[in-house]
Amino acid sequence: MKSPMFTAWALLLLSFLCTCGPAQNSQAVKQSGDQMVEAKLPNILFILTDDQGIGDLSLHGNDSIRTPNMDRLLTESARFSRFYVSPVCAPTRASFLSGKYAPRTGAVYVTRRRETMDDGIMTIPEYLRHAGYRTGLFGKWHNGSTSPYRPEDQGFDEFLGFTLGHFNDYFNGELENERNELVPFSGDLTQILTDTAAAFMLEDSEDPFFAMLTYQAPHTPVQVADKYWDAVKSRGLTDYNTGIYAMIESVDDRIGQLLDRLERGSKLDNTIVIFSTDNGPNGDRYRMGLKGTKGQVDEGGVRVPFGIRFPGEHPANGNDFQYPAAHIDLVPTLLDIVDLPVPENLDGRSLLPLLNLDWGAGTSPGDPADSMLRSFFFRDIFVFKQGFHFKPYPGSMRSGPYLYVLRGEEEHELYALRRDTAQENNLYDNQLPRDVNDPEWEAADLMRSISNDMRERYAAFTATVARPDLVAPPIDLDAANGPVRLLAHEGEPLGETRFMGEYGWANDWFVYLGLQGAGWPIVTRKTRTYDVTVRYHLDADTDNGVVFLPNTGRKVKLTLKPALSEEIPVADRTKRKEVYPRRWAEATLSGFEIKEGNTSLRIVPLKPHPGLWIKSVTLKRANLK
Ligand SMILES: [Ca+2]
Repeated sequence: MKSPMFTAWALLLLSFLCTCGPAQNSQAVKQSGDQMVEAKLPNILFILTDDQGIGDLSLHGNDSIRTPNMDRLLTESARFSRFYVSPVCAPTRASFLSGKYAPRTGAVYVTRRRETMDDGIMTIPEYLRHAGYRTGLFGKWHNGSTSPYRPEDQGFDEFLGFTLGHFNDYFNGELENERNELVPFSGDLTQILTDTAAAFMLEDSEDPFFAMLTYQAPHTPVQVADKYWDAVKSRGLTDYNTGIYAMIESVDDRIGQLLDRLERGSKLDNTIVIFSTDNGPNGDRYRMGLKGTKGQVDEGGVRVPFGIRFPGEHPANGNDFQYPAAHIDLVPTLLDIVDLPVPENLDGRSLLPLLNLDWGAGTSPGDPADSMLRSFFFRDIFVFKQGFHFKPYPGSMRSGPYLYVLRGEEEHELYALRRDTAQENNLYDNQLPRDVNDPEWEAADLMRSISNDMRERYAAFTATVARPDLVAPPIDLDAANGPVRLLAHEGEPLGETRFMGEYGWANDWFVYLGLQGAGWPIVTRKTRTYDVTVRYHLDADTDNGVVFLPNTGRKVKLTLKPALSEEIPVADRTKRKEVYPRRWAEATLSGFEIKEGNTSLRIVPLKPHPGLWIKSVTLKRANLK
C-alpha cells in the first residue's frame, strides 16, 4: 500500500511531467475541493566519503566502529546491498556525476591530469540546473584542477573544497572556491565542509538545491581531533586503523549534526538524502569477508554502501534491495525522480522502477514487473581499473549471481557470489572436469558456458568504452578565470627530473630538476603576456635559476636565490605515504609572452643542481588585477 503522502508526491511529479518546462521548479496542483497547494521539487543532498569501505560501518557487523548516524540514514533509506563503484576515487566520481563508465569520461586515473573529466560531459548539476536547481559542491572534486574542468565549469554554482586527489592537511591550508581563488583556512576540514554545505542548503531560497558533500575523510593523511581519536584508541586497533575509524566517526558525528540542522531549518522534509563511498577500504581491515581493498576490481575493492532516503513515507525507504546497481545509475535515477528526460547515451539506468514498485503485490512470471525485475537482476555491471594507459585488465563484470574477473591478459576467473562472496572457488572453465562421464560434468558444463558468455560480453563491452589513445588534455590558458596554476605533479618530468614521491601523486613536486627540466602541455588561442610566479626550494650557496622555453623561441631566465622551503608541521597520527606540505620560496617575473598554439611550457635549470626543487609555476594574465 502506498501511503497518502507518497501518493501526493507522485501526483506532483505527474503534474510536473504534464506542465514541465526548463527552469520551472514548482507548480500548483489542483486537489479535491479546488484547494491549490504549492509543491516543490525535492532538494537533493548527496554525501560521499572517501576510502570508506563497506565494512567500515557498525551496521555491517564491525564491532570496532560506531557509526550511529550513517547506520540510521542507511537503515531508513532504500539501500542497495550490491552497489558497485570503481576501484579508485576519480573514476568513481566521474561516473556518479555523469552516469557513464569512467573511460568514456576521460577520468581514468587519479593523478597527473589523468583524473580530468572531459568538459563536454554533462553532469548531474548541469542537468538539474535545467529544472531550476541551485547547485553546490563542498569537499573533494578530483576531476580536473584547471578550467574548463573545474567544479564551476561542470555545473556547480558554489564550491568550497579542493580539486586534487587529496588535501594534505585536515587542519590548515588553502581551499579553493568557485572563483578559482585560494581560501586560507584553519580548523577542522570535516567540520568546515559540513558547515559550508549546511549554510548553502539552509539559504532562504525558493529554488530547490542539489548539494554534494564530498568528505575527504577517511582518506590519508591520518589526522583527526583528539575527541574522536580518544574514543577509538582503547579498542585494541593498530594506530592506523584507530585513526581511520576515528576519522569515519568524526564524519558520522557531522552527518548527524547536519541532518539535525536541516530538520530544524525545515528543509529535511523535502530533501532526498543519498549516502555512498567512492571505493573499497584504504587498508586491510574488516570488510564483511570480501576479497580485495581499494584499487582492486574484486568485491572488496568496489562494493560499497549506498542508500537513497526519500522524504516522507516513501515505500522504498527502509528496504534492502538485492539487485545489483552502480554509480552510473545515480544520474538517470535522479533525472527520473525530477522528471527530466534521461539521455539514451548513459551507461546507467534509473532505479526508480525498482524503488516505486509495489512489493506487496507480488509478481508472476511473464508479467511486466517480473520482466523488469529480471532485467535488473541479470544486467551486466562492469568495473575497470586503468592506470596511465588503457588495458582491459584488471577488470571485472557482475551479472546475476556471477562475477567474472579478467585478472591479467589471459587470466580469467569466475565466481558464484551467492555462495562464495569471498571469491575462494574459481569456477572458470579450465578449472572444471571435462570428462562427460564425471558426475560433476553437467554442473561443469554450465559453468563453462557461463564462463565463455561472460568472457565474451566483457571483451565486447570493454572494446566500446576503451579509449586507448586518450591523453590528458593540455592546460587551457584561455578558459582560466584568474591565474593558472601549473602544479609540478600535473606536468611531465623530463630526463633525470623526478618527483619527490615515486609516482607524482597529488601535491608532489619536482626534485633534482635535471638538464631536460620539465614541461606542461598548454593550449591558448591568443598570444598574451603573463606575470609568472615560481614556487621553489634552492639548497645551494649561490644563485641559480630556471630558464623558460616558451613557444616564442625567446628563452626567458628567472634568477632564483638560495632559499629553503620549510615542512609545515602536521598533526599526523601515523606516518604518511604521501608528501608533506611545505612553505615555498617564490620568485616572479613580468612580461612573459606565450604565443597562441598547442604547445608545451618547458622549464630547465640554469645549472642542474640536486638542491633545486620546483613546486609550481603560476601564470597570471598581465592585464588582470
Ligand atoms: Ca577514494
